[in-house]
Amino acid sequence: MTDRIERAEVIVTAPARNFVTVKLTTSDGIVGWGDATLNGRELAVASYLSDHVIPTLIGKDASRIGDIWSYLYKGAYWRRGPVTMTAIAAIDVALWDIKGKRAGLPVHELLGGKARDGVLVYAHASGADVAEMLDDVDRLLGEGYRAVRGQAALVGVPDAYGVRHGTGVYDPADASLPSETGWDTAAYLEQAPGYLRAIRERFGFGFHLLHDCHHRLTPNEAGIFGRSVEDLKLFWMEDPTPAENQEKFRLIRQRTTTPIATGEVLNSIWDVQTLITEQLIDYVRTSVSHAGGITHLRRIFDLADLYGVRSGSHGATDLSPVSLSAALQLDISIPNFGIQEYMAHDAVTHEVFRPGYHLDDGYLIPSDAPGLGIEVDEDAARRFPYNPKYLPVARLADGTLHDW
Ligand code: CS2
Ligand code: MG
Repeated sequence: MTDRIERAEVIVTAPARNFVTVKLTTSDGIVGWGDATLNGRELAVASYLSDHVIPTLIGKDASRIGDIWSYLYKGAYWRRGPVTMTAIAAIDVALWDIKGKRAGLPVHELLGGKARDGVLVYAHASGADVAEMLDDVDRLLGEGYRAVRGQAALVGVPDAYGVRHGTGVYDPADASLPSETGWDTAAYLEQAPGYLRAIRERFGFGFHLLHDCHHRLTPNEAGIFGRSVEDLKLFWMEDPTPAENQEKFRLIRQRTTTPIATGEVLNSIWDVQTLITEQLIDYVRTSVSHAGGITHLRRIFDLADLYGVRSGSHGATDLSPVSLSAALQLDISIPNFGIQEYMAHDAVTHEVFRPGYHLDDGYLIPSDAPGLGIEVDEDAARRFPYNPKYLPVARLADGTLHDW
């Protein structure tokens, strides 16, 4: 058998931010890449892989992707959860990369071929005030984006979510210990509809407008927010309320027709089952790197398709270019694709990760190279040692810890 997994390595590198990457090598020298980055909890996944997954993989038949998935999921006894599902995802994606390279085909050909010519993406506009956010929207529309997410700082709320510091890429994991930020739902409900309205007033309706509530609202508050922006025709309001209890979304659905997206922190088909089967959401945001890889995410999207729910995968900068390469292979091939989040990685990240996708007129075009179409420069990776960074916490004015 030539297709044995001979070596498996975990590479931790921090070009601009931390990434955990899996490299699998088969006995005949084919290399597959997978992303195992879990923002702020990177080393937990690195250890799960190195200490518990990799020793069980050596010598296994790399062509048996589904069997290896079940071996890692059912075989561990302990199920679901972000650490486990990110680790499984990285192995799964690396195995798809190997299968494509062995076949001489891009992964999307193995998934049935292209169902569209390009992958619609949305970019992030943010600002320390409304004027700055409007300038950012202007810049992104000028760059050809067809969909833009709008977030602006809230007056009177210190460091509220969603705003870039300085001119770099927006990255909330910004400190070696979690920084403390503020939150005030009343200020948000009063100001956010106004700044979204300012975007439509200045730029009109000829592009998709998105907004992230980032788990900050109760179902009733989310209903109030969604209703107050219905005339702005948002593409979606994202994460209006935390989704551990999926039934909470019933109330939001009753109150507003604004489309709903959720799932970036969810990891399995069971985490989104009620949301999908009761049609409580319009877009499922589970990602290839945090929800069990191509094998499992495809099952989620298939279930979603039965219920008229579309894909809208998470794609912030903490999902590495390896993840984005894999996401695009799936996005281009599924019937119920909706949109893909895209926060372009900076030049330093691309010194390590060299993806083959490119942006064309608001669409990402996946690589046609065999496998995922990404190269990783291990020498460059070694130049950027791990640099602990945490996501912030949010507190109300009285000190109560709020959802982030
Ligand atoms: C956000 C992310 O992209 C998004 O929609 O929710 O910025 C999120 O905060 C980070 O990816 C967390 O790791
Ligand atoms: Mg989000």
